[in-house]
Amino acid sequence: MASNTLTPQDCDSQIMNSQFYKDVIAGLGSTPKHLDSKYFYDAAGDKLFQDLMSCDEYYPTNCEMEIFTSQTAEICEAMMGNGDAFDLIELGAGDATKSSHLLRYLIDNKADFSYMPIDISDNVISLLNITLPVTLPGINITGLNGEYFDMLKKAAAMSNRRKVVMFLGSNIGNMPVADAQEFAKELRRHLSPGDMVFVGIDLKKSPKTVLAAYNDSEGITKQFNLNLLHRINRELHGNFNIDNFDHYAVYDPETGACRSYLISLTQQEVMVGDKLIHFEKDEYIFMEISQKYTMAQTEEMAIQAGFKATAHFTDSKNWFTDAVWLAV
Ligand code: AVI
Repeated sequence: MASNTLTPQDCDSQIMNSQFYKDVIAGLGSTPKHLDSKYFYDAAGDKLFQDLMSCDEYYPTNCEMEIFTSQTAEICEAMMGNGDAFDLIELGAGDATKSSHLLRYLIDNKADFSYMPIDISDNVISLLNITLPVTLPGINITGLNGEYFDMLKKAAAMSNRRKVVMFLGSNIGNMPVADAQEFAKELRRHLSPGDMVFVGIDLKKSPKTVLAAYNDSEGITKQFNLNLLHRINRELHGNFNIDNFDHYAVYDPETGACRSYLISLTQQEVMVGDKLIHFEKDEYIFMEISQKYTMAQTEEMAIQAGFKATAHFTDSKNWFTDAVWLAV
């Protein structure tokens, strides 16, 4: 007789068929070991990232916020172009704190637009669909839950209005340079001439400033990285002893790559599901890249992908840019 109750075996097979499990096992089974930073963001990871964003040493959020609050009109005018209707699409919208400044200005200035946040989290989209009409009365919002490019296709099928795609917060920096370039090309393939991308990119600066942001004195970044091991324990029947790992970040001023690692403090064996993972003492797990660019490199990336960089907005310290790329 069919039953709705899941047996322990059903639970195990659900876990082992999950993409999270497959990626973790593949990453920890590789040499060198690595984990994908997209898995940082469970509920605890989201909270740690919020804490990080309000920590003094983590500058990117404050820089981008300064750009949005001090140059709201100029940014919105660039997005509005000649005043024709447009779809404002945000990739990885989160709680839309930053974009809210722009949305408020656009609504107050009677711009003809609809806001389409895209996020992989169903929760995020449901929440935005409920909260934004309250905090921003008059907003026309259609939240899209799914992978970026699938949802961009869906947005294109829903209307033939001009598209303005926002990709904020230096999220593009969490890809190696070649992947970021490929991502920009793929973005261009989903757009038409006249469409626009508004992309937040962290710029090269004093190596000490960059490193401090990824090695903060309160240890929030460390907890943020270690949380992925907690998450593996919680969700994949792992038995990581978290105290046996330390966080290590390096910044290379030559390439602009800031990399985070977890270091095994001892020789140890860890179970994840039914897999045994061996760690040598001092062996590392590569966790994340946060790539920094020169302004010239950002413009080159735009050109290579089939865009023209028409403007860039920077904060007063010139640490961060929100660039406007026009599809040509
Ligand atoms: C989300 N992303 C742009 C952050 C960054 O700066 O790379 C994630 C982060 N990792 C450690 N600190 C912040």
